[in-house]
Amino acid sequence: MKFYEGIEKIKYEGSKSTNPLSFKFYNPDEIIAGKTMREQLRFAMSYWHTMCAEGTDMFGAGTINKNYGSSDPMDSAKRKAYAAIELMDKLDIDYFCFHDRDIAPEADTLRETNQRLDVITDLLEELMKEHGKKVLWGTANCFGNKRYMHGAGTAPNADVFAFAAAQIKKAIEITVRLGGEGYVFWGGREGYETLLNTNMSLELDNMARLMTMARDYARSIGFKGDFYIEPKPKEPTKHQYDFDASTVLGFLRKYGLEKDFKLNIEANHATLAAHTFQHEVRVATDNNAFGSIDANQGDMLLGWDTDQFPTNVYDTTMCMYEILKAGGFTKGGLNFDAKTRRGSNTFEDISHSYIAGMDAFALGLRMADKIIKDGTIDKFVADRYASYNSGIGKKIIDGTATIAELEEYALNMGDVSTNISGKQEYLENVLNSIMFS
Ligand code: XUL
Ligand code: CO
Repeated sequence: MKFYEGIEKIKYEGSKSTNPLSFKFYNPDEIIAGKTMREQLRFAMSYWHTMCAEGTDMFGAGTINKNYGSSDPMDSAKRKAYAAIELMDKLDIDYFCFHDRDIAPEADTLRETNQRLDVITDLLEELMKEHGKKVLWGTANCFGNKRYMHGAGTAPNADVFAFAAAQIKKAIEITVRLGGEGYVFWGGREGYETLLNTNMSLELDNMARLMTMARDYARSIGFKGDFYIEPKPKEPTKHQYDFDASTVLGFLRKYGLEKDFKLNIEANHATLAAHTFQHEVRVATDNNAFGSIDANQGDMLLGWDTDQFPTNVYDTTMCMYEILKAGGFTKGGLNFDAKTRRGSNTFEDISHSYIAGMDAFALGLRMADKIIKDGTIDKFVADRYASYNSGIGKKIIDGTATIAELEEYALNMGDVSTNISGKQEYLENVLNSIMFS
């Protein structure tokens, strides 16, 4: 069975190549910053967008058929697994990420649904072994079914909580069976529409209870990977509890989950929260909580999660700059949580999209390495804070200065005599000079 006819394995041909089905910047075996590009970037395919989503939106039906030649749901799910592996082979992608419901369709009962999951997990396990493919992370879709209309772990109805717990237990089991290196919690409908009907404190306690149970169970069956929370401020609910990286860190610390849980930062979620992508990555790395990336981009003129393939090289550069400075990925990677536009409705468009995203991050990695090697920006930042290296500044950092001592110091100072320019525009041009030289 072949599904991507006419698409051969994509190879690196360099920036001069005119072959649209080739990598211009992603050269998997080339060493950048001490590791191969393949090891640095750890690309993953998102099963939901790539294998499942058919381009529906609020105003219209799908524009691309993804039943893979069968209208029987389980037969189609099996074909989808073959198609997924074929596409990953052709794009030279080692990892994939999935929700339980992406790989096998829900049946009438949970028991039957779980049996379906077992059938597809068996198949995927076999195909993954044969083709050398791996799971970056798994997750449970606890938001699509109407039972989750008020949330899953944060639902006001304990039966819904129990159902979500059962679903997550099974999703963890199959993630572990497939050797997944991570397990993601993205809020889904964990949030609220109005506080008039919401006990926010109980809902947050319950969300933590569910994650604690999930963690304990996963560890008990040998899961050694990382758990991730994926922040998002809004959509589908008006207020998502996992608002942004800082909010999630506060939540993890309040409930004692910070040792097992890290952050999966998504570019489009960062901008929805009115942050830059780089800001969210920085908050995660600064707090030793960086885990993984959902690689995509939004549209400045649209206020929702458009999940476009990332092509903005400034953003990929600053993302990889933060990641390289923090020591690179460990268990995480770059998952393309991205979909082709509704009007890009062919399997060839899917290949072009992945090539664009992978090349944009390959460029980002190359640029980030140049910025770090050049050193101008890092030195500028270090120098900007040099007043903390000696004298009163050092005392502040060491924690030996008292507020009374600082008063004394200030009284004798007269006034602050030197305030050095932040040189933003100079630095922006330094960045361009490094990137485009
Ligand atoms: C939704 C989103 C999800 C998560 C996994 O905005 O990003 O696809 O990545 O549930
Ligand atoms: Co995501």
